[in-house]
Parts: sequence; structure tokens; C-alpha cells
Amino acid sequence: MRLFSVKELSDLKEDTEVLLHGWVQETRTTKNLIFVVFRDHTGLAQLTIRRDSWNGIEVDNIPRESAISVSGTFMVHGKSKTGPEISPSKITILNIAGSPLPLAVSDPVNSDIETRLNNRFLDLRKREVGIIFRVESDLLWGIRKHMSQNGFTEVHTPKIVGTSTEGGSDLFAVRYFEKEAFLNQSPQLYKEILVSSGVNRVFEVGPAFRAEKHNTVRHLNEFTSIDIEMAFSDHNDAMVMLENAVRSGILEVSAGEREVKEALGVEVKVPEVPFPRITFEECVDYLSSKGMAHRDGEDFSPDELRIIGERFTGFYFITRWPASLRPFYTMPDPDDSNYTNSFDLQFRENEITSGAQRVHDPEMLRNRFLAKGLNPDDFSFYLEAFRYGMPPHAGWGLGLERLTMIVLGLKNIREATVFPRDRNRISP
Ligand code: AMO
Repeated sequence: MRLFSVKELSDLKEDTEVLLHGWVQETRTTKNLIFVVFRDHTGLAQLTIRRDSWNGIEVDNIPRESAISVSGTFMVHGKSKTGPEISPSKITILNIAGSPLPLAVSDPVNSDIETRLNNRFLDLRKREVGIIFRVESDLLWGIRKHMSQNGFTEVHTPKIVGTSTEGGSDLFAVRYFEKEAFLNQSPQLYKEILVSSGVNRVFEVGPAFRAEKHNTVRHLNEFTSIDIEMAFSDHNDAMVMLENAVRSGILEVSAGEREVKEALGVEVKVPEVPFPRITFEECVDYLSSKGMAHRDGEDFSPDELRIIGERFTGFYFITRWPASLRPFYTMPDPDDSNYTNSFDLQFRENEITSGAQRVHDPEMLRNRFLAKGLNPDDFSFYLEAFRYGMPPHAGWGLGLERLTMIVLGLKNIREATVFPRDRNRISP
């Protein structure tokens, strides 16, 4: 007897013998019949048992969410609204579930997010929760495909490091034998070193750690960063690579569009490329035309981004950021060094990606360290790679959870994180 998933049953002929593995979602009984709502990773089926001809285990009281194995025959003409109908010949309990359940699986999502996260293993059994991570996986797969098709090599760089990457205080310190070390905020310095190594184009998908104290619906203290770096390229090349990578990711999700629509009521729209581009200065002018005076030297506030985002229907780039708002590695605009060859990818008010052309001249880089109040000697392992023919290069970093959040219209980034880490949560 072959193992099937519920989704595969619809193609079968009447009376085909099947084996299924999954969970008991619910049991309903009548005088003559027992109906078990059976669930596997692909959907729901109904097991219909006639009491007078049943000689298997006692089915009436199998606790909800117990794991079972079912052998039986497929009933093409079944009348169940639950899904495909099976007439079981044998049911085996693989593992009995305790009761009561800390979180009901068959009800719609209605518990608060903390209860859900505390019981994530059960929460994820809900179709509308589980599907978020299928979508996240598809997004990443589509992006990986795009990077691979464009000659990028996937790399893995250390997460335990000796210096800050993105500057400032947002660092988690760890004890590293006799020394103090940190959890890396971004693979920035390593991906740049690698473009000087002759690999030419690299990408990495890995954890990034930020000890940001604020607890918001857009921030995690550990997130998944998709990073790329490309040699002999500038910020314009990096933007083209990004918009096409995002499109490729969403295209991959759209293959399962119907399921996403059914489970979450969300329409997945594949975006057109190129995405619109607007400079930082144009944003400032636009805000002032709306009666909002942007404060010099500051990043856009969430309110300002909301107003700017209303101009666009989906993704757009904000380019040419002031040098004071970008890290030391960002290439100044050759026409005006108060600005940089940099960009953010936005979706409405949400920032999804930051990127830029980088400084490749070692002298200029030293000066950029000094201008930012950093000691170049702390970064000697990085600066060394610039002294022997570092190519001009550019790249970006994209937060996977943020992308999932906007593709599915989720309100809280924790929804797009299997086991989120935030100001108050380090378990499960
Ligand atoms: P940046 O710090 O802007 O740039 O981060 C890049 C992208 O990572 C995501 N992100 C976050 N997601 C969730 N929680 C957080 N706390 C968080 N912080 C950042 C966002 C953001 O756009 N080295 C540069 C990238 C580069 O230039 O290549 C960097 O890390 O989606």
C-alpha cells in the first residue's frame, strides 16, 4: 500500500488502497457512524467508519491532535464537505496527544501572539499559520535561483566576530574563551573581502543580530539577512539585481497562489520591473509640498515614510542618501560628497533592503572611518583586502522576514518568524 498525502487523493480511482499519516483534528460520532476529521501537511480528509463493520481500535475517544496512521480505501463518491473521504480498514495511533490542548488547532487564529508563540508547535499546525513559512521558503528559493542564475556563489561567513559592522552600540557581546566577542550584525565586511578574493559575486543567507532595545512590529533581535556583493559593479547594477531577485522570489510564491488566497485571503501580485526610483532630496521636497518639514541630518520618520509611500502602489527605491545617514563603507556621490551612491528598497512605509556602491579605495576608506569616529586599526583585517586590487563593488542586504511580511500583508514581523527573538523573548 502506497503512502499518499491528502492533496494527492483527488486524482485517485474509486477503491484505491491508500496509506495516510497525519493527525486527528476532530471526531464526531452518531449511533451508526464515526467521522474523524483527519489532517496532514497538505489538507483535510474525512475518515468514515461504520460501527457495525469496524473491528479496529476504539476511535471515538482518540484525543485531538494525536498522530495516526490510516490504511483504507478512497471513496470517490464521498459526500463529505471536509475533503476527500476514506473508508479506513486500520487506524494506528503513532503518538497520543495530551489534553486539554494549550492551543486549539481547528479554531481560526484568535489567541494573542504571546500564547501562540509559547505554543508555536501547535500554532504552526494551523493552515493559515503554516502557509506563511511555505511562502517564506518559496520566496527564498526564488531569490536563490535568481542569484545562482546570475553567477553568484553562496557563502557562509562567521557570526562570531571581533568588531562591529554597522557601527554603534547594537551589539550582543559573547564570551569567547578569554576574550570578548560579538554576534555579527551583518556579513558586510566579509562579503566585501570576498569580492576581492576573485569569487566575483557572492551571496549569503544567514542570521544577523541586532541588540536594538526597542520592541516594534518591524524589528527582531535576530533576523534572516539575504546579502549580496558584486565586483566591478555600482549601485545601479545592484538595484537591477535586487528588483529582479525580489520579482523572482514573488514569482515562485505565485505558483501556489490559489492556496495562499484560500488560507490567508491574500492576492500575491508579481511586481513589474523596474521599480520606481526617487532620490532622498525629492522625498524631502515632496514632504515639504505636503506641509511636512523634514529635519536636516535625520532619517525619515515612520510618518514621513507613510506619506512618501502613498505616492507608490508597491515597491520603490529611495536613492542618493546623505552621507551622514549611511555607514562608513558607502561610496560618496562623485558629484557631491554630502550624498552617497546608496539606496533603500521600500514597500509603502516599510524598508525591505539597504544597499550601495562601496568605497574601494583604501585611503578613502580610512578617511571614512575617521569621519565616522571609528579607529581604522580596529578594522585592519578588512582594510588589508583593499590594498591589493580590490575591485569597485556594490551590494545589498534584504530582511527575509520583512519581505514575507509585506508580500502577505502581515501586521507583525513575529508572524513571519518561526521562533522570534525580541526584547522579551528568547524561548522557544
Ligand atoms: P541594514 O542595517 O539596513 O543594512 O539592514 C538591511 C535589511 O535588513 C533588515 N533588518 C531587519 N529586519 C528585522 N529586524 C531588524 N532589527 C532589522 N534590521 C535590519 C531590513 C533592512 O532593510 N550591511 C547593510 C546592507 C548592505 O548595504 O549590503 C545592512 O545591514 O530589511
